[in-house]
Amino acid sequence: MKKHFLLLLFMLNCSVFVFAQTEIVAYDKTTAMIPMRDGVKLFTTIITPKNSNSAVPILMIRTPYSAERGDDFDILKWSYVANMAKEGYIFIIQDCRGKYKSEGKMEIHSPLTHAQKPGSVDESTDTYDSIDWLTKNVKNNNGKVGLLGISYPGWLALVGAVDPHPALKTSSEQACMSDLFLGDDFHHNGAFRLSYGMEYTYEIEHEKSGSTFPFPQYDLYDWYLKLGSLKNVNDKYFHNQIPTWNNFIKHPNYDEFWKKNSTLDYVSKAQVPMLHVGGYYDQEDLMGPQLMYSHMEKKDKANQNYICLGPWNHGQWSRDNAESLGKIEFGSNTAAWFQTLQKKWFDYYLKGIGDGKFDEANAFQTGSNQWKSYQSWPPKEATIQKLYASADNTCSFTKPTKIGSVSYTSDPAKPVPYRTQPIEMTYGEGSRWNSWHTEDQRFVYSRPDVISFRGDTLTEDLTVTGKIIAHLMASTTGTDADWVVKLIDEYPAFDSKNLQMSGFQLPVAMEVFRGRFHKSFTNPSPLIPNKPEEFTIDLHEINHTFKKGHRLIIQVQSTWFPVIDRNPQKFVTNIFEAKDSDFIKAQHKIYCSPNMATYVELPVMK
Ligand code: PG9
Repeated sequence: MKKHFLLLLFMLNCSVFVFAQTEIVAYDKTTAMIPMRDGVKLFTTIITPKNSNSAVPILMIRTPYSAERGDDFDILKWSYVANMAKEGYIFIIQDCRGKYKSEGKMEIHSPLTHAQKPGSVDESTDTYDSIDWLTKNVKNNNGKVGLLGISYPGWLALVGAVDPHPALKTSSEQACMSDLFLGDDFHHNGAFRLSYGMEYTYEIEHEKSGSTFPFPQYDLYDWYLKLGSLKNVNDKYFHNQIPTWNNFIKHPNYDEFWKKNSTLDYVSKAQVPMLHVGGYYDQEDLMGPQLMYSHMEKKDKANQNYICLGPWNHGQWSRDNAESLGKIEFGSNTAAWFQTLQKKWFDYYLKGIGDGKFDEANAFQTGSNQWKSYQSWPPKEATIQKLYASADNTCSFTKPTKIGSVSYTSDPAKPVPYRTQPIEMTYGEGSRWNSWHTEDQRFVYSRPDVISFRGDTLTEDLTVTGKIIAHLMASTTGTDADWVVKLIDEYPAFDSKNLQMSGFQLPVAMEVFRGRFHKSFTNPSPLIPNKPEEFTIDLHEINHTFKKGHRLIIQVQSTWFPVIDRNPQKFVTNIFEAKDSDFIKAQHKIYCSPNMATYVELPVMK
């Protein structure tokens, strides 16, 4: 998200003009250092409408990515909020504690503490204190505040709404991170997100104002491979100077550090109306909004918890246009649709405009390219059907009747790239990081260490809405292993109307699981060589129509490099401290038998 956010903030302007119907609307910009309860002052940009003759609400974004980049930001042209800006809102952008022009110290994703340790400060108390100051000091505000933000600012919008100031009337967390060990930015099911984790922590913690790791080459696949064991990162480059990296090493398991860090621990319900927003193809925080919606829904007696999911990468709904991602077309500008919903939401809660009727869930349906609304999420009407893998490399809704398995060799010295090379730096020039979730998987289909189970051609459309769960029965000759499972929509081999998409293999759901955590994320244990185990892997929620003429594929592999670090395949206490000699080849087996079936649960809609 960072680059896009910075780009948008670069467009900040002190005085801009626009024609809203026949009326010119102008904004002024000022800045303030707002004092927090511990005396630390936070740098805040205040953008107020010039010619509004009535009091207007405040929309606030808190960020670690700079509240003042350049001076030409034009709030009226920033498509994310332009429709609201045209009708008059006060916009606040604030550097969170310890970043850019704000005082204090920042710790990435630091948990809330004020409830347990009265008198302590955190992002919730900083939000409270800022709202208190803003409602008392910014002229012409109507005393109502809304929070919003994407990614890190999304997490700030989530936690800023915990024990809220009375003036905070609503919040919209968008692509928030939730649990950094189970999913989201840094680990997925305990597997470490190497390239992203290394590049992001350097960027945010090497200097207060951000800096980029000085890679000596453009395609980083080889660079990460030559890096070898992860202990070389500190030995050769970070020299223990990056605190979050040091925490990765100190906390290789789901211990108290990660549990306390998880929003599951300190956010329990929506205390103000909350709109969660997420993308099915989010390369950073796909899990966060889905998990936080379902977590908070359990206690949502006041009916204040809502969700909107779209076919987006990280933050794509904030852009001018979201008609496509990579080669996948959505048939309309899905960002504009979302921005209309977002305006309706804030207009109702902050200005009292509209009837306040919102659908519990809005979820774009990929494949059929339609917006759908639901009164529960995931919809209760779906029925679970099991898609079974078969030893002849096919898949179907019929359970295998014969004993069978498929084997492959996984070699950490030749890991499967997670996307086509060149693998550019995450936020680097021309990086395709933003669209890798929609990449055509044919680039790995014929690798011997990637196993595919391909279904028959569908004779009618198949719509799958809700959570996809893989049940993998697998064993290894080693004592540890990673399991990556993908559910793929394979397009017809020849499409005369859309030649380019002929045979395309779109991964509609995918995830990795680190085998050592099969019994517990807190206490990892070795796999017993050649003993089949069931690995249950949450591939997250989707809403997708596999069209008539397409095929379903279940795909399994054991490396996804360098987005996921290499599993040594030999159990070691801490993979961050593994020796190069610990990395071994292993034979993996996927079982496809009646009593040991590998299958994917699909919530099928009638
Ligand atoms: N997804 C980013 C992030 C959040 C939290 C920790 C690390 C990274 C972001 O773009 O803000």
